[in-house]
Amino acid sequence: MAILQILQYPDPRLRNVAVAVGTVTDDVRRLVDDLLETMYDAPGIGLAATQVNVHKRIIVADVSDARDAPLCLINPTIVQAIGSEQMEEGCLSVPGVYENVERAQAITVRGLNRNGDPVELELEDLLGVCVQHEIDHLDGKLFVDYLSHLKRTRIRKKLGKAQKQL
Ligand code: GNR
Ligand code: NI
Repeated sequence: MAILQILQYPDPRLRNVAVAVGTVTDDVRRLVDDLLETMYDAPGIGLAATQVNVHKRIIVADVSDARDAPLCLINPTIVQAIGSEQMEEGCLSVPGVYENVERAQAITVRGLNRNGDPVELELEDLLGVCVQHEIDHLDGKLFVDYLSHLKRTRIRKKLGKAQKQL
């Protein structure tokens, strides 16, 4: 297992659209394990492969307090979305920024588990929001895209400068 480096906004590679996984091979499972290890280490409640510069449709999440309930979804798609709620979001690729975003309150998501079996899950509240946030990453979208142009420009300037100093 390995802890992978997380890309930071405004890195253009965060805008790549990830490609569907054909078969869930051992290589895919190794990547899932690395994503989980990277997420727990960060620490975060979710991570998309896009964030570690792997442009495949794979996400992981764990919103449990004990950090003992890992979820992995390969080729996730939202087949139903109900209601809306505002939640304060953050992102490991946009460090130090926390802003309210409106998302569906409950979703039904389909995908493959780490064995390659099809699964359908009904998720709500924090886990539902997290999975919506992660699927956005696979489509090259970030939560700051939902903010005003002014706020996004300020964040881009702040983080762009911080990255140049590294
Ligand atoms: O750790 C994370 N916390 C979080 C809080 C509210 C809504 C979404 C998230 S996901 C984020 C980790 C991350 O950047 N995943 O892509
Ligand atoms: Ni994120």
